[in-house]
Amino acid sequence: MSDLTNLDNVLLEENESVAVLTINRPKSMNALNSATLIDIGKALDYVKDHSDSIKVLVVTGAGEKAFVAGADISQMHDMNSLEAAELSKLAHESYGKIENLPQFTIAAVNGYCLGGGLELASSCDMRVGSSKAKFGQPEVTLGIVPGFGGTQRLTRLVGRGKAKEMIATGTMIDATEAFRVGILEEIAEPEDLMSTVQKIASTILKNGLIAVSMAKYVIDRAADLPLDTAIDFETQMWAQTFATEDQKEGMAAFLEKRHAKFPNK
Ligand code: DAK
Repeated sequence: MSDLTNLDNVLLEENESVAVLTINRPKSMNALNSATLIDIGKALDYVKDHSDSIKVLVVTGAGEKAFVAGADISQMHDMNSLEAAELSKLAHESYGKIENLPQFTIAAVNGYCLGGGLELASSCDMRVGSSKAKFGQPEVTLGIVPGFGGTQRLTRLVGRGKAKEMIATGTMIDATEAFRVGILEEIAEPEDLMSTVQKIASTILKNGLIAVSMAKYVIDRAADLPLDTAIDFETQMWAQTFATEDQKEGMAAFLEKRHAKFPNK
């Protein structure tokens, strides 16, 4: 069973079905070193193992300046290819864990969201950004390519042209532009960021959460399949929801003109 002891680089707080995972290295702009990636992985194992009580996960960065300013350059500087591959493996494991969580995940992007940070945010189900946040994949300015999934996840969010522009120039875009191109689903003033995210979480929590989880699963698993295969997949999922108590309750509540109280069964 996962546990949360000895996590030095992240915080995990739970409040009424919402867990907030905070990358906690504010002096280094929450840059991701190996230890932090390991801690993120452990925290995500805990979240997965506690899906009875944790229904939505929010990922954010400590302090006021950064969400995550990328992988830790001081650690990467002297790495050889084998060590780079090991770091990459750690990151892929953690980012894959986020994507595969049954819970809905929201990145609350509170500041610089660069390189591995943008790749982390892109692994979440949606992103809400502070109006002061800045986004970029500056890897080529360091002589490397995005290596935590950026060439793929960013491309799926913004399309090939914009992804190639951001990756090849390595320049940053602001929150308005990130919203325009599809990186952000919402923008909030910095002081309203967490309450905006909380409001989205509260709206999700009122719904049938098995259905939310299944919808997330089918969107992610079927998005790259041929349309007819993807629709078949959706049909299977749709049919399965009729085996849940939530479907009976949701439809009964509608017919009885009351709010549904989903048992999440
Ligand atoms: N790594 C380490 N330290 C960092 C850092 C980073 N990514 N970003 C910031 N810091 C540290 C700074 O060094 C500074 O430390 P002190 O000098 O105070 O000790 C402190 O955080 C505050 O930063 P600044 O003084 O620079 O603050 P400013 O407000 O002036 O600028 C900034 C903020 C975020 C614009 C700037 O710090 C910056 O440009 N940071 C670097 C951004 C960046 O290039 N990130 C890396 C992207 S590349 C891999 C796969 C993928 C990757 C790696 C490996 N493998 C396959 C193995 C991913 C790579 C990336 O993420």
